[in-house]
Amino acid sequence: MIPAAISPSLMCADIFRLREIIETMEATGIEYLHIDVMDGVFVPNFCLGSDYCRRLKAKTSIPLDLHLMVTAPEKKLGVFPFGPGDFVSVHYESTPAVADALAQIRQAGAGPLLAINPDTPVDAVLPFLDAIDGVLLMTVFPGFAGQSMVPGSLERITALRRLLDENGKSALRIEVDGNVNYEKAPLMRQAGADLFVVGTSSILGPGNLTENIAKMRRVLAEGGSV
Ligand code: S6P
Ligand code: MG
Repeated sequence: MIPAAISPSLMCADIFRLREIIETMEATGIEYLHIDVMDGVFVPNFCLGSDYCRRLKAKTSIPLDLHLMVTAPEKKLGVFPFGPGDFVSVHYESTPAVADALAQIRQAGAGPLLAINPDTPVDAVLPFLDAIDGVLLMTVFPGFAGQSMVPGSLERITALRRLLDENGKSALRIEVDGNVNYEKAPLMRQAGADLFVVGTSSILGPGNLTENIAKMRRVLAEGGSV
């Protein structure tokens, strides 16, 4: 089983407290920083951009986990700062040239992830298994934080993990994104997820950030041991 890792969604972090939040994430050993990039076309919202990523990369050594919710990502990857140790996700639904986008990410030394929306069949990833380090399985429709998990998402994680195992790809990660709260995270872990995007539903919701991170790690460990 791939060890569980946490990737906090920075669109959910208070920009006026960002320095303190990043310092706490460093002190608590957060594995990745999830950055939602939205272009107002692929999803009906705008969000963080390439300059934000660049400034963040200059300030912290926590690897980035870029989630590109943009049309034709293969034409836009060049403006983003990423390299070895980082993950970059592009959406299956965002372009007919998704293989090109994944190859560019690999070429830059980063880990390519293929993101799929809740209504995309999990077997859509099959042709890309040799080109990716994992799948970002959306458990909400992309565009906004604070949504409820789409019903059937746990079953989709189970089906995707089975599909990866059956194809000799057990080492590929499954990242889950959307409404990953303290109750659902251990169930997602049991279903086969190993990278958890956490936002307003959990660690960046109410309460103390250090304690919230500890609580998330605890529930994930319990989920993994069942
Ligand atoms: C949504 C985006 C996500 C959210 C995250 C928020 O389109 O891709 O990364 O930021 O899901 O977390 P929560 O706990 O508010 O659902
Ligand atoms: Mg995201």
